[in-house]
Amino acid sequence: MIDLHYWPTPNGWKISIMLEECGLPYRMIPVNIARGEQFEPAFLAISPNNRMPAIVDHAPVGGGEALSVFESGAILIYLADKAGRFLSKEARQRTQTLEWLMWQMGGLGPMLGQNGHFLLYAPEKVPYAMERYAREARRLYGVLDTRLGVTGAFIAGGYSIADMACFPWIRTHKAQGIALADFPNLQRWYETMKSRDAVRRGVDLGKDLQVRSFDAQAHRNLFGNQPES
Ligand SMILES: N[C@@H](CCC(=O)N[C@@H](CS)C(=O)NCC(=O)O)C(=O)O
Repeated sequence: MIDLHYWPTPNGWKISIMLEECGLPYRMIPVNIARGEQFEPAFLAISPNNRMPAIVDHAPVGGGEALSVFESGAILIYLADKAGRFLSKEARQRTQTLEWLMWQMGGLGPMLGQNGHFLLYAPEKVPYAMERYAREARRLYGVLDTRLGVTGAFIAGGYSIADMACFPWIRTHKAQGIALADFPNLQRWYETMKSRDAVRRGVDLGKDLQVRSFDAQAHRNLFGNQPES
């Protein structure tokens, strides 16, 4: 059994999608990041960066005591190795999958996180930051669109953890102020991804927990500031 420490956000969805795709048995343990549960000592022992997702595998690869993993990219690789799926063992395809996974982890996720922050949550409008991250978000969407124009159906040849890592951040396109119609290859891929049953189940996990707007406590926990009054 795998414990999934989770809240329904793009980084959380990567792992709920992967667990659903693999059919690995798991139970979801909510980490209410708006209420500060990511700072609780028991969670920090699993995820020292006070971010979800994290997993604890009670029957880990290689045996032995329970194994915890934090950072969604590391979790995806761990689960792919465990299930023997979605990360090819063939050198070229494996390398391409890891390249695009790292691109998501180091670029797409963090930059869209900042874009969303300055668009939706910052207590004041900062035109320089808003323009900088909006430009970067569009550039990154363009990079993925070009890639999918070359590879066709999926990012790294066959369906892989690279697709599962990127999809949740493309799913936020409306909130990011981006029209998918401007990126036809990406739009085609997005529709394919959305139609997968496991992807649907993954993004539905804990959807009732989602909050539409953050109160003062959530702002303090997530951004260390107060919302605009
Ligand atoms: N690089 C991390 C990022 C995880 C992350 O930023 N998680 C957010 C929610 S999407 C979180 O837990 N935030 C809590 C906080 O900021 O205190 C990963 O990919 O796992």
